Amino acid sequence: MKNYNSMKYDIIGDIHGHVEPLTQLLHKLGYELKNGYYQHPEGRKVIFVGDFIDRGPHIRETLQLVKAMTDNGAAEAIMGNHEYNAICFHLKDKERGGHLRNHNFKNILQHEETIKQFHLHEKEWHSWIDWFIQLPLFIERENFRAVHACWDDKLIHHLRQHSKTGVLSKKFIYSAQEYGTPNYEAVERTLKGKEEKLANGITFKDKDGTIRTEARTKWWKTGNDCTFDEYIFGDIEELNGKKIPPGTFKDNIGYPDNHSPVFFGHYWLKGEPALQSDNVVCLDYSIAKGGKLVAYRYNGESVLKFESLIF
Ligand SMILES: [Mn+2]
Repeated sequence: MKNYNSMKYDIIGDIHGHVEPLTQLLHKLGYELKNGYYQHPEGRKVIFVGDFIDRGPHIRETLQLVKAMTDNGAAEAIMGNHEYNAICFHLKDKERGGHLRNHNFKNILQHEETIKQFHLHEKEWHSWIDWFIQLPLFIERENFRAVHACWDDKLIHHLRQHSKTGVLSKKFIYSAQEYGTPNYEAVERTLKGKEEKLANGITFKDKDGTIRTEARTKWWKTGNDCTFDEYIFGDIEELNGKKIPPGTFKDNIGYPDNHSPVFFGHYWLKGEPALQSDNVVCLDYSIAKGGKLVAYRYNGESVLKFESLIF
């Protein structure tokens, strides 16, 4: 058994098939390609926070690079919502027919690049589905945590009751399809983040012009004593600068200051990489929309440092 406490990690955000920026970042972090996989001369290890597939030009190569590292103990990988969606797109719905994730235009479009790139490698693709299924939804070590989108103690606890390691069984995946059930909530929130109803019947139009009553929130904040745009993802013009009425999100505890640092991706952030707080950092800076691939060089500290963001 390795002594994880002494291990040093480089946590890397969402890749979405962009293997070239990935190899550049690995070189920048001091990893070298030897014996077929990237490894660090000092034995550092990468943690990938998921979303390997869809959108980018080199999905197959990304998966091969990541798996070669995990197979050789040079990395660990977590499941992202795109891998979860791929699993559900693939698994048959035994009761209703079709698949767990509907093959409608919207879902096909989101998955399009992957389908195209595996068009002549369908058998291989099936083995990637098996690989996705064995990826854990979270990693917790003595001094840090990593997850694709959201670390909520209650939901992680729920997942852990089913699987200590955070790896979902197929049976659990089937059970998590039922909208609104605890299993559904735990998987959705952990992989896709939190959506909350807006206060006092406030609505806004999303980028497709649909009227929305719920917004994706910055789960590590409490939503108290701040404006809507400080608490909600996306630029919602009609809410910018408006103060959230006191008590709106009274049940939210945010991510407590005294918890170990948490690393995640998922949110398509724009601009210059920055920490969310002393113990919270999102590493997704939209590589698939012309942004950056970002890593955090973690040496066990409990207070994160801006200088440790590498991009
Ligand atoms: Mn994601």
